[in-house]
Amino acid sequence: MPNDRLLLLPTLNEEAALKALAPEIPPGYDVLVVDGGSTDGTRQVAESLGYQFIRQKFGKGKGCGVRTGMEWFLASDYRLLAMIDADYTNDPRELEGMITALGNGCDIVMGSRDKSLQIKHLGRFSLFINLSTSALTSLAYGQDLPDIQTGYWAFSRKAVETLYPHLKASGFEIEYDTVYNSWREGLRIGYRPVTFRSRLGESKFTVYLRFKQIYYGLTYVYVSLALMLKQRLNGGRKKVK
Ligand SMILES: Nc1nc2c(ncn2[C@@H]2O[C@H](COP(=O)(O)OP(=O)(O)OP(=O)(O)O)[C@@H](O)[C@H]2O)c(=O)[nH]1
Ligand SMILES: [Mg+2]
Repeated sequence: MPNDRLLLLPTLNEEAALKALAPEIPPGYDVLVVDGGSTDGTRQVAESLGYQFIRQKFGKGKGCGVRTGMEWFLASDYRLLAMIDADYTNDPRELEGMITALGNGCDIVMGSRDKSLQIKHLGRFSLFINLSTSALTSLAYGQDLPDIQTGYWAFSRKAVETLYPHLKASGFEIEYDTVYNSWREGLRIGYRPVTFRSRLGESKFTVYLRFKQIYYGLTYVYVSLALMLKQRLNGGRKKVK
């Protein structure tokens, strides 16, 4: 029987991490690598491992890669879409727990990364930004979203069908965009604790992109809180349009 789960790996120069991740990917998944223009051996490694390799559409940035992967998924017959960062930070051996959580009444499951490991590998400032935007977003949406910047996700087919037409983000703000549109469309978001490791290879997250992500984080929080207030004033409708 063919696999009904697709694992999406967004990549930009992740040759070393792809090699290290491969033995950890559990059976039952086909792998799609969506690449943002790698100049190292990412393509060769992906193809030698038997993965589907495509170049991203829509422009530059991780968000374009994720959206390209979702579009590809929708054109296929897979039932579930999982996604992890391809830099070795997320452990694919935790995919089963994510999929189980998805089966327990969620449309989307986010992997919530261990906080002390986030401090260890990303630093206190990153954790502070993540925790504060996660807390404000949780307040706006009235649900617990402890790690809004996570790269670890699982989606039902219905979730991708609902979300994909609304996603606009090009870069690292894709996580905010995903949660915002899931909430607007009334999708049920759950989370599951996951580990977090040191990345292999070079970070693509420059100081400029870090500030851009903070700017987008605050913008999404502001828009979400404003919509939440509007929703309350209008008598608590679930889906805000
Ligand atoms: N397709 C695609 N993937 C990207 C792009 N930029 C980054 N990625 C991938 O997105 C994932 C997350 O990027 P990272 O560079 O790890 O960024 P981060 O996790 O926010 O930060 P660090 O882990 O601290 O470097 C990795 O798998 C990257 O290879 C891009 O422009 N296109
Ligand atoms: Mg990373």
